[in-house]
Amino acid sequence: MRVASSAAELVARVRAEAVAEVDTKSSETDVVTAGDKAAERLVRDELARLRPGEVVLGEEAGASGEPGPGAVCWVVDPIDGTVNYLYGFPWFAVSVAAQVDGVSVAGAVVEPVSGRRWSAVRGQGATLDGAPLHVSAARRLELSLVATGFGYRAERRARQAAAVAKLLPEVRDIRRAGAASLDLCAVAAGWVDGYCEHGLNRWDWAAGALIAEEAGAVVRLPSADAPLGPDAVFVAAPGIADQLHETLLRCGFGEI
Ligand code: 2AM
Ligand code: CA
Repeated sequence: MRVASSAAELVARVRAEAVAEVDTKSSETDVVTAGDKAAERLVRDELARLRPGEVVLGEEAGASGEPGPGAVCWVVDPIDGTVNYLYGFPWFAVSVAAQVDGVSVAGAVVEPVSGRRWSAVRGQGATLDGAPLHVSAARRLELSLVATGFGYRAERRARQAAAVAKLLPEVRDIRRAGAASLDLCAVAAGWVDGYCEHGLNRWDWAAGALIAEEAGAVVRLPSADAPLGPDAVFVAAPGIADQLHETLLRCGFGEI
């Protein structure tokens, strides 16, 4: 939490200059700013000081090594929601998680604009600014608000749009705010009832999925034999989880 908060403070402070220095990655719409790079550098420096010798996996600089069995690996997204950061749309965050053997045991998500601090420790619940988090009590899918997101590649976006078009008549509405870590926190807070997205990287969900799980959500993480596909993250309030999962499959989310 301390490290994520320092990085969030940096990200907010340098935004005006940082967004002037933009590179692209997998496609012209997949951007990285000087803010992403500076924030990851800060997180790596701080972790090296506080947790010397532990492996860090970050979006911008990759893995600093291979964690041994039972060892902590820090999984870092210096800015999740970089496109929002670029535009000044305030839904972006710094995400830091501690994983052991690929399983998140602690996570912090800090929003530079609002200052909100989300966190969880496995087995000890999830909090927003110190207050306990609980998922919604939704029970009917047709009255549920479902968050999702789209990939950076145009071909995949077309398939995702077709599946979302089928889903829309089955739910209250959808939300696409553009930062996976915060969409997961939104499930934890009951701000939405469920969330599903394909194509995320480990750093996008490592902290947020634990926060959702500790707030009582049903969580299905990417796995080779997942019905929604090997790269799907699915999170929902328990009262609608089965219904939403079945409906997503029927709408074609398993084939995108
Ligand atoms: P980013 O801002 O760190 O790139 C947008 O739907 C969400 O998905 C953001 O959280 C974005 O994270 C994340 N994301 C990560 N990899 C992605 C990819 N290859 N395609 C689309 N979105 C991706
Ligand atoms: Ca990022």
